[in-house]
Amino acid sequence: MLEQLDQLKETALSELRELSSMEALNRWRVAYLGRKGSLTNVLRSIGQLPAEERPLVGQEANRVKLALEEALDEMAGALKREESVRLLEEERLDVTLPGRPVGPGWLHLSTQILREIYAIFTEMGFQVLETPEVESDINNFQLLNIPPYHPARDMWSTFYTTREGVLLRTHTSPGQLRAMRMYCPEPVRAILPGKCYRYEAVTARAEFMFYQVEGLAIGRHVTMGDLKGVFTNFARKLFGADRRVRFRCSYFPFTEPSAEIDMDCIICGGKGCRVCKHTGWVEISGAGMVHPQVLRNGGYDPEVYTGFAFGMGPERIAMLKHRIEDIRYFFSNDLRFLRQFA
Ligand code: 2NL
Repeated sequence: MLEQLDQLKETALSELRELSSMEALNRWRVAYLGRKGSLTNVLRSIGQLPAEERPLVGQEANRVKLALEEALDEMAGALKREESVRLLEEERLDVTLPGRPVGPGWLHLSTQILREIYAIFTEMGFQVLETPEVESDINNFQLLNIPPYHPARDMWSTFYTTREGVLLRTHTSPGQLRAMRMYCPEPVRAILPGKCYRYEAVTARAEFMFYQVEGLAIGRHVTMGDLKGVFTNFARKLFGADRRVRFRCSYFPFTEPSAEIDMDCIICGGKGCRVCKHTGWVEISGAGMVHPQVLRNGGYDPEVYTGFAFGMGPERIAMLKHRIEDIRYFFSNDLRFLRQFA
């Protein structure tokens, strides 16, 4: 019996030394030390020995058991260490690679142009006002002389919300009404920048979202001459002191009289080119004297007050200034385009 135990111990230990995985180790443990393992069987059979042999065999069997358990623990530790070394090796990360530097950002071209525009108009005493992009049909159309079914609505179709009569503004003019109601009967000079939306087929010249900057000046003696002076100064500050500006008759439902404002083409200096379609002039804004009904809607008495208003697209202005041929570049977020204005 003692010999058998000794044999068992030797076999078990030499098998143990050959094991190379935790799974094999577990099988080994079951085979020797498990409930039906060989050593357990020996321990169980001790009861059948003659009484005088039991203590000695029992002691030896316990020693073997302890030896096997100790060897098992040691092997388990060794395998675990091996395993973690292998994992470290396999999942190695080279943390010595330098990171990719994140450069400083810069202002979007639209923001840059907007700020240039603010600087010029604030110098002339205009304040900059921001007003909501989500508007009521009443503010966006009706109070600007565009009743339901007015043909001008075709040109100014937009995105409608699921709430009846609530839409994304098609121009910043509803903000002008808010400004008028805020300040009436005081005189007011303000420009209103902001995003506008239109239901448009997107092309090189038209986007469904764009910025607009509208200007408004209301007072007791504001004339079309003031509009001409203010706007000519603006064009010269932005595009150069020798710019020429002309006012051409036009029509808007919310101004009377109305005009388109042209500037001599900065590309060809007025000689005629592709940009100005060989006319020598490019359109930079719409404008006019605020319609008496619109003044009234804003809270001003048209018998006492007059005002001028204009509206321009800063992207258009930036396109002229930087000779950009496609408005879609502005909001498609291609860094190759945007970086040129860093
Ligand atoms: C354009 C034309 C314009 C206005 C905007 C305006 C606002 C009020 C009253 C009267 Cl509350 N006018 N704004 C006036 C004339 C033209 O914009 O084609 N802009 C790109």
